[in-house]
Amino acid sequence: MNTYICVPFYKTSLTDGFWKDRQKLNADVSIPNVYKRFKETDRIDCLYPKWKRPLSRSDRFYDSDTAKWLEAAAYVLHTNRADYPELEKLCDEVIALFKKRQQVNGYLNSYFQRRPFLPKFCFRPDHELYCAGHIMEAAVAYYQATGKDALLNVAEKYADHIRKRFLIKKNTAFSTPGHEEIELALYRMYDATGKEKYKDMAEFFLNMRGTVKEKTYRMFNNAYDQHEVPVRELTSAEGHAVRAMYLYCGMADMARVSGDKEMLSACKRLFEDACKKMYVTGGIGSDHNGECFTIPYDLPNNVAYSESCAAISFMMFCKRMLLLEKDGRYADVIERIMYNNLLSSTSLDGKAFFYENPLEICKTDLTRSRTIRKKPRLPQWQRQEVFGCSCCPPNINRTVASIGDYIFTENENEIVLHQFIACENNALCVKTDYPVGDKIVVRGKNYGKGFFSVRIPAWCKKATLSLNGKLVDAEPKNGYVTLKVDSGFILELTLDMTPFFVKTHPLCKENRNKVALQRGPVVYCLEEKDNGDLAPLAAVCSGPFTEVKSDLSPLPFIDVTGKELTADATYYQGECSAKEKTLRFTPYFTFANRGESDMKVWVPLA
Ligand code: FUB
Ligand code: ZN
Repeated sequence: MNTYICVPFYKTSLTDGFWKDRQKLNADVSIPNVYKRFKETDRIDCLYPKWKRPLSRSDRFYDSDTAKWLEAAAYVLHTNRADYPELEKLCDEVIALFKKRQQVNGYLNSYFQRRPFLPKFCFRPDHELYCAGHIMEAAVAYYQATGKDALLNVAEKYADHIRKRFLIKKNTAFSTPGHEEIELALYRMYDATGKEKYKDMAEFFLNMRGTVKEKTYRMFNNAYDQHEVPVRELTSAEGHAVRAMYLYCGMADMARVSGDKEMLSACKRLFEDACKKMYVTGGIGSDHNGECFTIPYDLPNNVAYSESCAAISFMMFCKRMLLLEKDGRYADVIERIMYNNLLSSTSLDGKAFFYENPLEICKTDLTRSRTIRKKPRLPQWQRQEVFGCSCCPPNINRTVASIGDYIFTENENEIVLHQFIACENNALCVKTDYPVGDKIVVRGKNYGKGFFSVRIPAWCKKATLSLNGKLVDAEPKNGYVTLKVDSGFILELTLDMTPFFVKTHPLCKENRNKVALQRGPVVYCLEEKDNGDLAPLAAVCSGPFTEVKSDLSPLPFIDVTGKELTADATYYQGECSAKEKTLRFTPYFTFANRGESDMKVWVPLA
């Protein structure tokens, strides 16, 4: 296996530009606001051992929400510790609460501890191991960021307890978690501490899955939480999308750590299949029933579930796959998610988040059954600061704070540039205002590896590359151009940013005869605010594309000539009347920031 390691975010500082701004907003507004809303909704205080609020207000995900928030804060501290002393203080307080909550035997789950009448590790779907995994991830992140090991000690003690119950005494009512997460977290513990027992635990949970009879929620079958067959036999992305992707992350970790080829093949199959179930925005898990994958190309727009956590977990899986093979398809998917589903999930003021990420909003969908009290089930159209199940906000926080993890991988021969983000580390400096601008300049500084690879995104049909001022004429192989370089090279990549229309595979009935507009990796949409009623609008698949400065983001609006259709009768023969109309497109990630407004990504062709 051709293995790479990640160049972690804390070894590469983001300099100016698009993501640096996003990270600042994340650190200054989003992360504090998520904490505030978590505090107001008892997520923090329920960690107090003496917390006595009514049980109905509590929730089995709370510990994972708080842990993910801690992990996000740890990433901020890892890169900017001196600027955020208050945040560090807050983290230490929360960690002290986790420590206080932990039982002498190591067990730690505030939901179960508040309900002493419930036996531990008996209700498989109740997220104990999922919460444990998030505590482990936070613990590793906080230790690596600050050198403080209080939470790591808590996590290790809890891991030992889990090991004793599941692997040694085997006195639990289930053998594999109802929600995956602990597998990848145990690999993080293994990577951070080098302790073999964590690797053994991760392998145990992965190898056991699908080989034993397990219980899941009554309304779902075994595919819901991926235990219908042993993991190496999985052929398609099925069931709950976040569960699935967290599992695939663990599987990819196992392929990396143990060189397990069967596991790698399974991961590749699952990636291929997931790509057929992915929205143009990178979202996955189209069905709100069970937050699940359905069949290939079943991608409804207005009821798209497309949970933020699902897209994020797909990024996490692709990041792991890039360590196993240099295949630009993984980095292309990461880029698709980064600039669309992920960015869109946070409001432009940084305070609110989408849980579901629809690709179309049509307010009249709600008036369809006017006489029935029960309204049709649709995604929310406005971002919210917190949710009853608030997994997404801190997941978004931690991903943005560590986005630098997605830029480079390396091995002994080369560094590979996957994402175009202005940044600097001890070997390289990348200057770019991508995705606004089209140019990426990479400068090698005492670069000792001999080779350097750069991704040419699949969306780009015209890329120009030069090395030390000389044009390079090389076809990308698996999405990358690899060049022999000296220690002080300068590479310039120019990507054609002319907007273009994309279509969906013919098997996607929802998008038949429709197009979406893209500029570079950024998917655009129409909003009612800019265009009036969207229903009669149609696209004509030609330019010119006029870029207009936007007050919403550094990315421009794009004006394109389209049509507005009308007819005199309900039914007609031949062509209907059409008049020319300029359609104004805005980046998908900017929608729903100006009040409620109809929106659509996929526009019918005239
Ligand atoms: O169950 C925990 C988290 O809440 C899942 O990962 C999300 O899909 C949401 O259901
Ligand atoms: Zn979520």
